Amino acid sequence: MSNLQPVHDAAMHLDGPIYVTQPYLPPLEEFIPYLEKIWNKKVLTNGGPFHQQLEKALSDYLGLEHIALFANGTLALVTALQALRITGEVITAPYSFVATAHSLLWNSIKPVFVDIDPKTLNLDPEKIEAAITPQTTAIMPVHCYGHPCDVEAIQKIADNYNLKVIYDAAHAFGVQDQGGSILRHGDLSVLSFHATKVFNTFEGGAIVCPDAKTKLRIDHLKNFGFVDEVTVVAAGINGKMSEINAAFGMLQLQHIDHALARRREITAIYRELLADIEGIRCIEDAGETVANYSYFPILVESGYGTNRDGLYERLKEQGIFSRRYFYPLISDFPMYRSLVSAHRDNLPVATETARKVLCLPIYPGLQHHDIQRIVECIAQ
Ligand code: T4K
Repeated sequence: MSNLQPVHDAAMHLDGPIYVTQPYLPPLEEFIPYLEKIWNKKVLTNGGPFHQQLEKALSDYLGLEHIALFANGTLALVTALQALRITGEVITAPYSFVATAHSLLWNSIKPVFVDIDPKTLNLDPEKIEAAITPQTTAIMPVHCYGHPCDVEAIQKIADNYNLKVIYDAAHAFGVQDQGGSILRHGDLSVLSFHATKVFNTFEGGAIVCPDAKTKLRIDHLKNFGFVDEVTVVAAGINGKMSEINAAFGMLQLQHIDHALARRREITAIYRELLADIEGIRCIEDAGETVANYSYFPILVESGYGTNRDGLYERLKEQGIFSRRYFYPLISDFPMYRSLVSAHRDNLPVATETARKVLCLPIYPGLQHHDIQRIVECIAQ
């Protein structure tokens, strides 16, 4: 079993609250020189030096060529759809964070929810074709919890029906399959660097682009559509990442391997300690060669002493704040319900998973005694 490092946060008490996640923060003094550079230059935003450095550094780290930074993942999703001029209907997963579908509504696109695969919890390629109509223009799958979608099957369908593929890869920073980063798949992939994500810039996001031309269009779209001082080519938005976020990203990159290694250790401990608890099922990887351990979802099955909500409440009473990612399904929120009334019965796997899932706390600073406390509470 792994030997976890002692926690640095002196305020953390053994029995204090444990949240589903805690952002990774490098030592504060390491950030001061970055701030000094910003203060000296007085360039705060609009594609300044840290913005440029981080785009390059992330491309190198992830093994990709063209990355456009954003103020957050949601604006990146909205802009990705605009960049590819997506309209009509888009097939997507109901089992995700609500921002996935919101990005469609923001573009006046109709989301068409298709069920997920029980093993990967990602869009089930076998169910996609039946949902395609003459209005369908794209597929927006989610690499849920950082586990890769069946990218080959999805691409095959997209090719057959002439559809674009935009991956919501908000959870998938650093994940690789045999060919390299999974972010290279599809027409575009969108990342989130929110505080709760594996790699965070406080708020932030990015679009992974296949070529320089697409990145240029996206760079225009995230800057009001400006091409030069006097030319606006589209009704673009302000989606730019600020220098302070980009500078923080540069510092975070120096710590990311350590942070990912801690997540891997914690995942291994959880899997070992939970293995013998009847009715608790850990979600396995989905074929990735490098995982990022961004979440630790379990399914509370009927063989367990209580249901998922019972366990959620029990943990909460003991100061452990797990989360029901992703419950309710997006398709059950009021602005989507009317869209799926005819299809509700077509989402059995997503519906059942949303009823059983619980994401346990996982973050680099989670200590061995914290994990024991969580597992003991589950084993009660
Ligand atoms: N697509 C997918 C598949 C996504 O999962 C997301 C975001 C997006 C798109 C959109 O990307 P962004 O626009 O956000 O870049 C959180 C996050 O706000 C959201 O980014 C994330 N997915 C979603 C899965 O989770 P909440 O409402 O659960 O967050 P909150 O504030 O309850 O935070 C959870 C716990 O984390 C807290 O109990 C304590 C801890 N925490 C949180 C924050 C913000 C901290 O310790 N410090 C913090 O600063 O949505």
